[in-house]
Amino acid sequence: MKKMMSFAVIVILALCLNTEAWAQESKEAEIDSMSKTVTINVPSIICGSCVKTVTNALKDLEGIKEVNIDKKTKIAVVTYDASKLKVTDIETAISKSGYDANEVKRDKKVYDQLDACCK
Ligand SMILES: [Cu+2]
Repeated sequence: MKKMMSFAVIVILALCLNTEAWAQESKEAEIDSMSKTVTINVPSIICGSCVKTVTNALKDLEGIKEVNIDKKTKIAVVTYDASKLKVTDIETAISKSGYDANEVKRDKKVYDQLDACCK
C-alpha cells in the first residue's frame, strides 16, 4: 500500500511538471504570434549611412525586433511586436529620421540636417 502511494505521488508530480512545461510552451507561442514582419519602401535611402540612421531610429522604438534595410532595393524588412507597435508607428519613426516611408513623407527639418552624402 505504501508503495502504491509513493507511486501515485510520483505520477502526480510528473503530471504537474508536464503541465507546467506545456503552459510555458503555449505562452511562448502566444508571444510569437504577436510578432509580425512588414516590408516598407524607403526610396530615399542612398548609402550605408542612410541605412544606419534609419536602422538606429527604428531600434529605438520599443517593440522592434529586427530591421533589415537593403540600400539597393530600398526596402526595409521590419519584424516587430504587433501588441506594441503599428505599421504607421514604424513609418512615422522613419519619417522622423529624415526618410520617406511608403506614403509618409520625411520630416524636412531632419532631412536638412542629414549628411551631404545622404541627399
Ligand atoms: Cu546616406
